[in-house]
Amino acid sequence: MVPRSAFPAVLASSLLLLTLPGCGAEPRARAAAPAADHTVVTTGTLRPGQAIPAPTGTVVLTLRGAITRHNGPDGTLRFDMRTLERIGLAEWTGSDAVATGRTRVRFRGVLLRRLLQVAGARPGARTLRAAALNDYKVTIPIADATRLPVLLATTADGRRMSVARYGPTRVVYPFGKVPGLQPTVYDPRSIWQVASIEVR
Ligand SMILES: Nc1nc2c(c(=O)[nH]1)N[C@H]1C(S)=C(S)[C@@H](COP(=O)(O)O)O[C@H]1N2
Ligand SMILES: [Mo]
Repeated sequence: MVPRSAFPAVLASSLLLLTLPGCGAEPRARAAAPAADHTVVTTGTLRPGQAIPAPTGTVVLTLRGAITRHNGPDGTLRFDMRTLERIGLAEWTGSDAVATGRTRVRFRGVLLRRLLQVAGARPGARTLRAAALNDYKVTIPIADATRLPVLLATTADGRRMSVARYGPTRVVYPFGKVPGLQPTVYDPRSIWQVASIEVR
């Protein structure tokens, strides 16, 4: 038999359980939200609107085109690895069937959408023309970066990627993480050994 004195506490906690889910939009939204499509590793110290220092180390990426930030000749924005990673790092684990054939690789790098914000990509820009060190070129819709956690990866399974290992940076799509990425569409956009990106 439940002692009389316990009744108010039991009543109070069941009232709490009943009222919590309905008391604000947040708990309901959290329950309905899909699993996060990336993990934030560092929020970064280089924010949209800030000037981007000219590289002091080896240039690993050159942006050009419809961007408002510049730090190099002819309207270019150039990054060394240290500055690139100051934009902030995100990661997810996905399939690398497109390159190494490995099914679970932890890619870490800069979210492409965040890179574009920091570069000051113009609101009217729609596509990226990415070029690799081997002169492979591909067009990537900016909508991909908005919709998906597309990374400009700087490490794979915690390691820097040499050029022989598809680096120093690679555009990676979340294969095996986000469903429905048809290989015929997204494999060609998975450009490795990225040299430059023109915002158009
Ligand atoms: N740097 C670089 N990235 C690249 C390519 C390339 O030749 N060079 N090929 C692309 C194409 S067309 C596809 S389908 C995928 C897979 O290339 P694969 O033909 O080597 O499997 O990578 C893409 N990324
Ligand atoms: Mo391809």
